Amino acid sequence: MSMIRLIGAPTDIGAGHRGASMGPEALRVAGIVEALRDRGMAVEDLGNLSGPMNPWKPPVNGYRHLPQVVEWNRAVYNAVREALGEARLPVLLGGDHCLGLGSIAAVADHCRLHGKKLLILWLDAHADFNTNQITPSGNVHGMPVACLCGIGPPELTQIGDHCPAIQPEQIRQIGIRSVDAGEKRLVHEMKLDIYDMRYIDEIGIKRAMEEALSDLDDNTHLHVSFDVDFLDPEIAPGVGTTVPGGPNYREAQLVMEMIADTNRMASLDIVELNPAYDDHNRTARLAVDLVESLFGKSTLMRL
Ligand code: 6HN
Ligand code: MN
Ligand code: MN
Ligand code: MN
Repeated sequence: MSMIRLIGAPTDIGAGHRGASMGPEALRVAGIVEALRDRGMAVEDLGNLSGPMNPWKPPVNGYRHLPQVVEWNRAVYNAVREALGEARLPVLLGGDHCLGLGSIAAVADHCRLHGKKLLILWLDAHADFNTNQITPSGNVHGMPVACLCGIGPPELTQIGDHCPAIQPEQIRQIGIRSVDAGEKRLVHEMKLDIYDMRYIDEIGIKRAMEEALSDLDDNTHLHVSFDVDFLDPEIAPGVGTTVPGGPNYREAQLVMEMIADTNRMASLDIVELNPAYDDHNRTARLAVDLVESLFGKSTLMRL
């Protein structure tokens, strides 16, 4: 396992609530570095990236803070690209989910350069597939997947070396339970592979994950984009956009453990944690607990 590099991106520039900018520090306070080191991994924490402050303005042309979103995503793109180039496993500490764009665009460029097959697991309550025409909010954290697939403003769709950065069939979305009306039409049109909560209720999380992970091979780079609002708000209140009916503690653990079993995760985003809505850092501690499982800590000792 390569050395892990933590990259903090303290911003809520793409969100509709303030506070995700405090996410990186909350994860550190919850002991993310120590937890990963206890797993026997080498960890370097390069501290936080910097970028423009949140001007907290209304949307313009269907986008809130587009220039600032672009700037933050460029910084994330460069940092993730550099980490991968130095054979580090980048862990992006968000920050809101608009940063998934820069992070995954960097991973996609790296994979193209090295002939790797890229598969993305998007753990989220939301599909994040809006455009400026259909968004109910103008918040860019609801748009990164569409941008990665080439649908969005050129400043964002061309953040990396290649546009579109990814093809829709490279992404699997798990836990989805809130999709806006126009967004629904678009994800159908683009044939996005969505394992929504209805499907998970019917077939169970184990089979859903088996299906989502079925075409991994030895040459696959698996990227996990973990939006903390994926989790049920009963266990994870510390996010800006809670949606009831998400995975419970055990289901979430199983998701992480099954990802760990693949041994293919080579980059990770932890986003949308919002300490302003949390209860004494409880959600941050849960996120760290789940990340330990993502890196192979299971309930029983495995030899
Ligand atoms: N997230 N679909 C809603 C919107 O405003 O576009 C919510 C998006 C939430 C985004 O949590 O990453
Ligand atoms: Mn999201
Ligand atoms: Mn979400
Ligand atoms: Mn959210």
